[in-house]
Amino acid sequence: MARIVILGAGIGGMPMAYEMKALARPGDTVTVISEAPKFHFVPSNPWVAVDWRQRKDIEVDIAPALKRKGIESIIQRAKRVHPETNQVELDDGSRVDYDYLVIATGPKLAFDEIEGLGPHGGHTQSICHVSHAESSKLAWEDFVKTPGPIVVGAVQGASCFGPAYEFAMIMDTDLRRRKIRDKVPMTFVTSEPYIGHLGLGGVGDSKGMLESAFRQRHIKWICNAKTTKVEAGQMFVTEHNDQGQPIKEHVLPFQHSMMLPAFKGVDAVFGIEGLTNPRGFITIDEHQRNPKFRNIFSVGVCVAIPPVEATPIPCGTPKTGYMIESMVTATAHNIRELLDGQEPTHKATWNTVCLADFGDTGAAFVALPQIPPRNVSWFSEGKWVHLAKVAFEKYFMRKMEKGTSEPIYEKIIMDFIGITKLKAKLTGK
Ligand code: FAD
Ligand code: DCQ
Repeated sequence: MARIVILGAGIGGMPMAYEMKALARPGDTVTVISEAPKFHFVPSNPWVAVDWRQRKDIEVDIAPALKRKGIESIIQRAKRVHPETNQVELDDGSRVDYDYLVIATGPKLAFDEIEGLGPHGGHTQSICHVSHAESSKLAWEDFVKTPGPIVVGAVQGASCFGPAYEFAMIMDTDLRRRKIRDKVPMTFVTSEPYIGHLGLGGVGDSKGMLESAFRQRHIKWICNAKTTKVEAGQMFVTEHNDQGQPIKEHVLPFQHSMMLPAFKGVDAVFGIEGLTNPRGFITIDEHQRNPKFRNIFSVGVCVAIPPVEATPIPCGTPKTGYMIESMVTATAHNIRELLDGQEPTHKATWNTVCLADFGDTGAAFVALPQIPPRNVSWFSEGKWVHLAKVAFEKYFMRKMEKGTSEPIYEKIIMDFIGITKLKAKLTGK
């Protein structure tokens, strides 16, 4: 009987545990190792940061939820993965043996790469973790009493741009509701070559639509931007041209700022030869499997994916929820095949389907496949997206509490609109 261990209990790890348990044989054990006792629905963090959502509304207690489905949990940080001995070393020094390991740790946030960046001793807020979003909310409560300029965006090497756009629009909506928007000059600073690139080379007319949304909301922007330093109340930004040469130095004053950092791999895996790339992301083949350590798989933000295209200032490829769920489904099936003595055959589609909230409206986008030229490249704005995102949050939270992996009606709807998690086996595409 096999011991399957999943490292991390986020957007990737929790569905991974449920899908794996459903596909494992009766005697196999599925164990989740999580440093935090609670699952957090990360996409709702921007709402926490403006007090539209409470932390408790986007949390689920991991251990009892998993236990109901017969899944074990260990609430402790993994200090180091030891692939040669098939063990995960925990903070208390004990070791967990595995036959199969799925790494789903999400990112380490690389605030330290820019002086003065981030909430740990720096001068900018973050929404990457719910605890950051909570402290950002406290800063927001002070800010709305004495409003001033806002700088928001994503730094060089970032791979997650959607939430920066969301947060800019959400803050704008909140300020308009408070009738103090006129006191707040807003600047969006990004390493993307143009507004709406999103690390994806654009999706449909994302450039035109997001520029238009920014114009309508009086949000200025600086693209091809390198954030060089942050001091209390001011950000130093170098703007570049399309050849990547510096063209202008900006010193941007701010009273409130949130910048998405670059990501890298977590300490537990960083530097393990053959397991990770130089940034610490897990290298995987088309079956989500590490090429060197054949019993290790990986899903989510911690996997290594090359950029969609070269850009003047480095921009990574985003790993969005649907893409992550597709990695999860493929991995669960592949491990089951190995348990049955077969070779893995399932490949994730890595399709991008995303709902981005703008506070009052929102934007939905679909990119199939992720890398252009695409069969489907669709971007649409509307009020329905805001409502759909709220509905999706409730739906996902319920799924994590109840432990359902993928209800059949979800599969039927997505198959019907032509968005699938697994590549069709017959064509091999
Ligand atoms: P996470 O959800 O971060 O989970 C990783 C887990 O592993 C964490 O719980 C962490 O505590 C744990 N862990 C890490 N290291 C260890 C260790 N050593 N030992 C034990 N446990 C460990 N995508 C969308 O599709 N739609 C959205 O609207 C959207 N919004 C986003 C908003 C924000 C602010 C961000 C940052 C991302 C957003 N994403 C969105 C992208 C993506 O869906 C999320 O980043 C998602 O959380 C990634 O899932 P994950 O499982 O890879 O990592
Ligand atoms: O897992 C998801 C997730 O959380 C990480 C999101 O963030 C809110 C998402 O937006 C997934 C799967 C999504 C995508 C949800 C798509 C819902 C269906 C919309 C249909 C689009 C129009 C054709």
